[in-house]
Amino acid sequence: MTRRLFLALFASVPVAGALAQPAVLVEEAWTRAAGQGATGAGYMTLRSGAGDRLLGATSPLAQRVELHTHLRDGDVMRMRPVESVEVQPGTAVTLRPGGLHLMLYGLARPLSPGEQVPITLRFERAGEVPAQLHVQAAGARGPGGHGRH
Ligand SMILES: [Cu+2]
Repeated sequence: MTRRLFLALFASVPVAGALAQPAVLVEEAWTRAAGQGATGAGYMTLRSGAGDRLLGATSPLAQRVELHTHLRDGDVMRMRPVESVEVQPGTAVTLRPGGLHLMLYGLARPLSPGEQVPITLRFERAGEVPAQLHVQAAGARGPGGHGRH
């Protein structure tokens, strides 16, 4: 009942409406510095009040973007493509090193720390959601910023 009402409200909001509440929140999106033609990885935290599913992504700076996860295979962690990433209602999902991530193949140009990489995330319900990956240093293990540990 509540979910139905929620969807009905969003369905009535004009697509270009500046006051539309985002159905999915993208927080602390980041990637690492990389060279031209390299493969990059994108990380972020996703939240959705009603629940949603990340289906894919594109970026003008990558030839192709895939959804990946890491799975343990004996003593080795291997990357594997996944069809989608489930965002449970009210529960944050964090894409992070060693876990779920976006794989950015064929970077069009080098990425330097401090710049931002535009990316469009495609969700089952929310549709296309634009975000910016903040470029961290090459060896970074987290989104960076001040006062975070
Ligand atoms: Cu990967």
